Amino acid sequence: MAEALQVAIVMGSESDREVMEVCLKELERLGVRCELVTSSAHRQPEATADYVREAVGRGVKIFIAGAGMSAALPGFIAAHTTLPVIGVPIASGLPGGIDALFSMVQMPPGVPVATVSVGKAGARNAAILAAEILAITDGKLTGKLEEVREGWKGR
Ligand code: RP5
Repeated sequence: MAEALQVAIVMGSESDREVMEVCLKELERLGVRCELVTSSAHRQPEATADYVREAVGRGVKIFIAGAGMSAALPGFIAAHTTLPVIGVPIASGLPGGIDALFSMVQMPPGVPVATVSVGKAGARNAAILAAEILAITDGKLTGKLEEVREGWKGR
């Protein structure tokens, strides 16, 4: 039987790919089973909700969602699951991505989105944060995360 998906990465548009591939590559480097899909909260709301339910059925533990402009995607996913959702704001609208950042960080009480920094730095941190959450019950992954930090020495 195929091993369960651990992290589902969703992006709102193909135009977000360059940023979100940073997240995918970091998770792959850490050996986390993940996939990257494009599904928009605004343009394909039903398909996006179906994807969330399907991913939960495949055993996913954490969602990462990257989007720009009004950036509803992580909040939309959080509305459809009680699993942790990490949001990556992408600078595709207002300068510096402040529109997406404020949208993601200002979730109403009761439906959290763990929002990281804008762009590629945030995409990488989203991957590391997801791995840190999974590592709570995975000592091997903790070891890999420690190795990554060892690699920072001297930087
Ligand atoms: C958001 O709108 C997407 O996440 C993307 O960052 C932005 C622009 O999308 P496109 O018009 O490039 O498809 O929903």
